[in-house]
Amino acid sequence: MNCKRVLVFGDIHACYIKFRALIHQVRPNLKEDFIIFLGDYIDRGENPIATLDYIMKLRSKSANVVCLRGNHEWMADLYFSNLKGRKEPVRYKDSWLFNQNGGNWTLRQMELHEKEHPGYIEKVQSFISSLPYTYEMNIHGERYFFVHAGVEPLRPLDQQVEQELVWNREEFYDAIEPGQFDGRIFVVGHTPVQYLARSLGLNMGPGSRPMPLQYRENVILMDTGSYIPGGLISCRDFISGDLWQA
Ligand SMILES: [Mn+2]
Repeated sequence: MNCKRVLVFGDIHACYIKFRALIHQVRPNLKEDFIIFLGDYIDRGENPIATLDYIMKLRSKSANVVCLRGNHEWMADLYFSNLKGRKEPVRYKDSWLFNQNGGNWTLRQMELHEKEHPGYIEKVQSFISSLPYTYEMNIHGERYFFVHAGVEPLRPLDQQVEQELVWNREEFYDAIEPGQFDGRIFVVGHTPVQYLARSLGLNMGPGSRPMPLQYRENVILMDTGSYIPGGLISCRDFISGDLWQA
């Protein structure tokens, strides 16, 4: 693939002010860049509508924009699917609306927006239901595997379960072995580096910036805790190694 940069964005979670500041630094160029978003665009931050609008618009302009599905889009998709009467496991039916997941606020914003822009919710539904779970790419001879949360290391790659790809945490980090899956490097969001650093006993230092984290030899964490106090959204160019944060 002929592109100058491969830009990978970690979790945004509707933190639109930070996201715009990051975009302003990165200045994505659809003619030259390949862009991968690792999922979790909505919930928890202040402006899910503007965040979704930016991402949906960017993807509609170029085939070189990949938007993966996060567990928050997974939950929202299940919620909307259920409204349409499709059969889904009941225990996940309304998980999007649980307080800690933040879907209530997002849904209310969407409903308000719908009043001024009829068809808006339908457009978002169609976007989130189209989101792929994984993306693979070779960069400088390395095989990169992009996924929101992580794979299940005990299953072959072609037998992964969608729900696990967007939710896995311990199942992934505790079992993934260096070199496993033919040396692929996994680039993930979902688990803020602040959480993993704490559970690994790494001291990030008071006031230090949360940075993308390399875990074992083959995992790179890109979620730098957008909505956590002191957290940031990160974008890394996987060709040059350049990093931007806001
Ligand atoms: Mn997530």
